[in-house]
Amino acid sequence: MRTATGATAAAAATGTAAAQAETATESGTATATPTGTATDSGTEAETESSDDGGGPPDFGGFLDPVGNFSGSVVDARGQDSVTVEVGVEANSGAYGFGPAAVHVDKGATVQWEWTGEGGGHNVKSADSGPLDSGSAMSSAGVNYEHTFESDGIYNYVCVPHEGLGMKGSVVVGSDYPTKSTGGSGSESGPLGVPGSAKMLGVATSVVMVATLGMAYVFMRYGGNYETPGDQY
Ligand SMILES: [Cu+2]
Repeated sequence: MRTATGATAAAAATGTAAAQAETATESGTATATPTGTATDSGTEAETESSDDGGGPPDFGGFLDPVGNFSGSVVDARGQDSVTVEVGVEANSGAYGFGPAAVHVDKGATVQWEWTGEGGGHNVKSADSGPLDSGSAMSSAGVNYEHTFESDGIYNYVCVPHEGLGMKGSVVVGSDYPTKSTGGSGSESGPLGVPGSAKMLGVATSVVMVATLGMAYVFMRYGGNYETPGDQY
């Protein structure tokens, strides 16, 4: 009888554990799906999510004043050669790069193709980057290209029209700054830990002071507790 009961209990326990494991697996899958791109093969999605929680590229506000940048980056990964038009209708004229932001593989070549509209344009890195097509030119066609051999974010401008918002960016590979997507995990994690650590420190201090205070009170006035007893 005991053996049978034990076996039943063990079976029940195993069943519960199996059910829990299944639940954990399902929730893990459900969480991962919206983060990664379902169409991509796992490698890229895993790399991005392991870096900074899989957030979108962080342009540091560089593209904020760009009229034809809606916040979405055109995914051109998987292509050896990617075309960006120079002088697309944007920023109150033909003063845009199209697309303003594009994501390419490491080793891909981006070709900037002038539309011939909007006057003279050029492509120049905003910071100390490698992009420089030289002086502004207006003739239509591919006037500049660059092969990106290192992961990262490459911000660039059209010098004559930078003030109008003619700016663009190329995101390369999988190792680049990302911003948090506002998910509960990535936002509250870094902020929550120091907060609770601070609370723990405060609580510990309070307890220590209280203990010392009580010890002092007992040492100093301990005898007084006996006094009332004596009066009765
Ligand atoms: Cu321009």
